Amino acid sequence: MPSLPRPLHLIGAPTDIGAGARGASMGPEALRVAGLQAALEGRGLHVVDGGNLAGPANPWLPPVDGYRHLPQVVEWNQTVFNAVLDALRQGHLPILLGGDHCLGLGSISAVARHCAEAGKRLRVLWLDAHADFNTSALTPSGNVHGMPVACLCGFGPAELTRLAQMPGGGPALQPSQIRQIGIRSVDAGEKRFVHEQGLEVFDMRFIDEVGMRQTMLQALDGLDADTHLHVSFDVDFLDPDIAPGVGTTVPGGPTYREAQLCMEMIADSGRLASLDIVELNPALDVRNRTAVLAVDLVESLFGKSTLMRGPTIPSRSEPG
Ligand code: EXY
Ligand code: MN
Ligand code: MN
Ligand code: MN
Repeated sequence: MPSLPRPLHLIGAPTDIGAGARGASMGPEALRVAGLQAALEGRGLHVVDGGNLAGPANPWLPPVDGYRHLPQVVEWNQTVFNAVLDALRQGHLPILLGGDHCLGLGSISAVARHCAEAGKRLRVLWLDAHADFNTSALTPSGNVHGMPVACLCGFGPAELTRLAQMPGGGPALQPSQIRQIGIRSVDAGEKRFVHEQGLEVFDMRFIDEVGMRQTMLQALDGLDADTHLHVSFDVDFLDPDIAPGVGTTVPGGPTYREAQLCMEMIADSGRLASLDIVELNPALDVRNRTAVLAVDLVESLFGKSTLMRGPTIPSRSEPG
């Protein structure tokens, strides 16, 4: 018997503590104003809005030893970790409304811990213009939103790399669990480190050459009934022509249709079990259009498809 879809649990984290521009702190409200909850309820899903988490204000200081606002980043991420783990333990599907992308650390640390406890395999799709794989030695900015993937893989300050308190004491993630999609801005030292650690990156060049369908088939390959799929959706993944409301725009991102197909194919996998929506910056948006677009894409992520059908072409070739 098919199991009922689990309730979706919205968790607002109104902070721009890890970013280089102010304003992502208004992301959760902008997503609510754009009708996120009603859109998901319109798909027949049960949505619980847990409101916003609280944390330290942004003191807007320069970096210290390669990190900006490290104590405040740690505090916000600990709070996010607790809230996301709580939601997962209730059997809910957490949707983190950022906030900047440093919060992916708390969110994915909670997911990794939960998967370890529940005996689930974890796959993380990182939809982003950036690899977010800097360390304090490599970063050009000190902004921690450029570092969460590295921290999740164990490269960073102990306060952040040990957030998950994994049973074996190791990092929350292995690089082999991550697929990065849409990447088109990586710093020089960061690029070397990405290669060294063997991250699987489907950059824009790859998407241009093989198309979004082939990209997603590869990124989703190998999922099974025991896989928990986490999507970390940095809104700057999208081309800035359609999504201007982010602090770090990079030209040449996925078009509207490419982004829709990406989301539709994730929905078709049937494995989506947690989500971050981050880096939306209403201070830089135009009449909330980036928030409205994000909501539209999230509807696709939860199964809205033009003709309410499954994939046109079977995703795997039949044996024989
Ligand atoms: N790589 C640059 C840095 O580390 O400063 C820019 C990072 C932007 C991160 C955005 C949110 O994905
Ligand atoms: Mn990011
Ligand atoms: Mn980004
Ligand atoms: Mn393209």
